Amino acid sequence: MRKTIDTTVAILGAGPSGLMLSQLLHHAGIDSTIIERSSREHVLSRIRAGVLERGTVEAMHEAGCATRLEAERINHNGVILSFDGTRIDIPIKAITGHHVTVYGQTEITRDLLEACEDRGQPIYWNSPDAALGKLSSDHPIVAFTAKDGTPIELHARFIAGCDGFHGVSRRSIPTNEIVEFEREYPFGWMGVLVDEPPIADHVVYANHADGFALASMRSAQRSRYYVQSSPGESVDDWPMPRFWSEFKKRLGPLGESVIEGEPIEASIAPLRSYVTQNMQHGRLFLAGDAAHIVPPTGAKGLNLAIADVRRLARAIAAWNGGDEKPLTQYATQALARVWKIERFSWYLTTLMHQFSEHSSFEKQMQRAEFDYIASSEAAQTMIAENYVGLDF
Ligand code: RFL
Ligand code: PHB
Repeated sequence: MRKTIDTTVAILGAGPSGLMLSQLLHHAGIDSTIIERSSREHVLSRIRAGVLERGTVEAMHEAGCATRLEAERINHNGVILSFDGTRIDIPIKAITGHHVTVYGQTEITRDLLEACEDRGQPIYWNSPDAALGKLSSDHPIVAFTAKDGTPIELHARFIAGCDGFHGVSRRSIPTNEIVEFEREYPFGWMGVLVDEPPIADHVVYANHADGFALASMRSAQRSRYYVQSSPGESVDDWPMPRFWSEFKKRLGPLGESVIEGEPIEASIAPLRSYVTQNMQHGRLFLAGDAAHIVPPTGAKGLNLAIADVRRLARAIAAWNGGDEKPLTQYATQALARVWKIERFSWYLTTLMHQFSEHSSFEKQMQRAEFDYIASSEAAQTMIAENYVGLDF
């Protein structure tokens, strides 16, 4: 028999956006219910982002989930760009007064999830069939089947679509109303996680004639490395001898200190820029990857997702206190920031990758841009202030 449950906010997705929103709402005295398509184990095993802006660290404090983060975080005062083996060290702390934090998205997800579970937050795992309804009314609903087979109808005041790029929330907005902007890049990133110390104290982004490479880390003992891959390639096209030889070559002199480890994880991700203008549709509010995607160059996706849900949590808290205005402004204000982050991620992607369609002219433009950054404090300031995170 169908079970009906009342909740203030129905949250689709138990990724970082959904979990953070639930935790921030809880601190504002507002209840929520989370519905997640996948299993708990799957959600906890995904390896994704690794670099946090200060706003994301602040949000972890607001959520009451920063104890382990504070104990394990690594602060980076700079970032390295390399072009055909020549490097520029951008002193982001000296320029902006702020650093970025290395702490994995996997750990953020675990910390938020454990906090939610400790206080008894309702989370429905393994429920892939959620259907959203009555979005234009004051009482929208989410119908889904719980893991034990019980059909459930959530009666909510708001629905938060935190279900990522492939989720159901954005697809529930009528197609004739959706306004979207998209750019697919003609390459992907092949990434590996290895238990070997990182090659530098900072994250390294390298542009080489044979393609992009990125050296990042998760801890003093664990490194995260990526190389630009071609469209259609899978992990099988990247046996480790090929990976190491390309990776080291593309990094130039920095590649000499790479220690080749056994990968704990290997995966390929496509690169895309995407924005939907419809971050609100009636009582449905989209946040994080459900509303926008940035290519990972610049490490902005998770940070942008957390900025959205911080804004949304505050707006729902204001509504709860009788002030509806912040909710009506959510989409406009979130989008104004989203576009700036889209610009930076696109800029760094365009500067640092090899594009098959580029002529020798565009390659000279990349080199000229790089030489300009090397010699200009203004250009380095632009990169530094975006890298540490624009004001929230
Ligand atoms: P997520 O993490 O995709 O979570 C969405 C959740 O919704 C669930 N879901 C559904 N649940 C219920 N019903 C449905 N119909 C559903 N459909 C889907 C999914 O199972 C999932 O659990 O979105 P969220 O929470 O908005 O978080 C966004 C971030 O995950 C993403 O932006 C970042 O990982 C992007 N990203 C990076 N961001 C950074 O800020 N810094 C980085 O260093 C960084 N590196 C990366 C990245 C993303 C990468 N990949 C794999 C795309 C590196 C890579 C390789
Ligand atoms: C990562 O550590 O996974 C990472 C770092 C920087 C990026 C993207 C990913 O720009």
